[in-house]
Amino acid sequence: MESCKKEYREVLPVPMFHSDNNIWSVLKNCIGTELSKITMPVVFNEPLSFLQRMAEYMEYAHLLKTAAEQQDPLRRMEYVIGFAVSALAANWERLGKPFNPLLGETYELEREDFRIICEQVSHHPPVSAFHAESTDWVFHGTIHPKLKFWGKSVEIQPKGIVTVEFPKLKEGYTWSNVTCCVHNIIVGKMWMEQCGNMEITAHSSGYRANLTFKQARGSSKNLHRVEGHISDKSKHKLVYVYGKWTEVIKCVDYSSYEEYTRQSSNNRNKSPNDSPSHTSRKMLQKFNSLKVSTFRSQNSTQESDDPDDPEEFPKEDTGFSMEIPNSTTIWNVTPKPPQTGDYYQFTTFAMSLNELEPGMDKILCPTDSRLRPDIRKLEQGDIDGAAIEKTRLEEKQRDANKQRKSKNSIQWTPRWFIQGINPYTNQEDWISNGNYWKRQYSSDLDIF
Ligand code: CLR
Repeated sequence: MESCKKEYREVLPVPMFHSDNNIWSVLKNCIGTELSKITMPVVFNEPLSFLQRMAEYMEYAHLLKTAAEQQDPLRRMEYVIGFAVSALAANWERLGKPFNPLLGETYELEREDFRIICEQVSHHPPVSAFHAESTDWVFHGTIHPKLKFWGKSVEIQPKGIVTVEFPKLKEGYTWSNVTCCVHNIIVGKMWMEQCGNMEITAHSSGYRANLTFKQARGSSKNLHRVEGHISDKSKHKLVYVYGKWTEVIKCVDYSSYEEYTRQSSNNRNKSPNDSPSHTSRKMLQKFNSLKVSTFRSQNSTQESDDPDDPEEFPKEDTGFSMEIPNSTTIWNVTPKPPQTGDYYQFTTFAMSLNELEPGMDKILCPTDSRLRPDIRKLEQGDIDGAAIEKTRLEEKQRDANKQRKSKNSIQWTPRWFIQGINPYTNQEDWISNGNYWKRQYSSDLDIF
């Protein structure tokens, strides 16, 4: 029932402080350092912990429910792909650094249709584990972000596997996330893209999805593009998948895609004047040049409306078109709220993640990210206070670590996850021990 739906906050308590500090002045001293060892001034932070950032994978969790409802395993795969790509959408334009979780920090999120628990299971190297569940599905994984400097850009590889399971169907899917590239860290406007290949394996049906996240490489044509296919055990391509990780994912049966590319290349070879697609292309070019010239007349005197300019006129009849007949839209992005620019480019979902909902203080685990004083202070706009708290917490963590070492290597053991082997991939993974939601938290856990 609509009226029973809980409401969450849609904006942070205060707008962010826009700093003009140069991130490079900090980073140049950190080349070759682990992400968790880089201490950056809080003005470069966003008021969320990396554990909360992981919980953002859940924004489009309804796609997993839709997947579980499909009778045909091929359709299920399509929705799992939609979920895997949609989980990355919140990253676009988010250039604030989330807070490094402290060892033993946790984050829980309970919503109408799912719940998730995240824990920082290792500090050096930083490893975060999560386990989400609902009535129809389980989604869990381990993320170990690895940083690489490439001169003007930084590459972040989220190492580790994520798994989706449909217990009633006895099905499992696994994949690894793609690399995130942050450009222009020295000069210019920073921006990011997701790039590389994502291979999603459906372990019972044998279907496999191969997706490529394209690099823009200076042209807007491939910006944010995702493209790929689903194939069966004998490597037959069954479905063509296309879209943008910031916007939309569509699927179409492979034969329709092939028919479509055949037709458009025929049209290109025909005499330009009798092809219908030529007429529509002409119209599109005209339309685009109108837009471009009105925009330019405000900004400069230069008027070059060369119709072959690839940046202004991406050819709509390549295989990258967003309009292949017979396609189904699997996922569409929820637009960011209008005030996002003053709130770290957060989505509405992200705005709610650090909210202390009424009554929560009594039941929350004492290690929950919402109780971190530095994040709370930054959220409230107290940058100096946040910086002081952040330093204090980091020192406290170092002291606790030293103490453990002096007590003859009594190692830290995570509370809610156990190191194990992923049954689908046989790779190392962290598996939930199922105890968190019993809500029996020992009060001797003092990490903040
Ligand atoms: C991208 C999606 C992956 C998981 C993941 C891991 C690390 C995150 C990254 C995501 C997004 C970008 C990120 C990064 C850690 C630091 C970096 C938040 C969520 C920000 C933009 C800070 C960049 C500052 C550098 C210049 C050091 O599945």
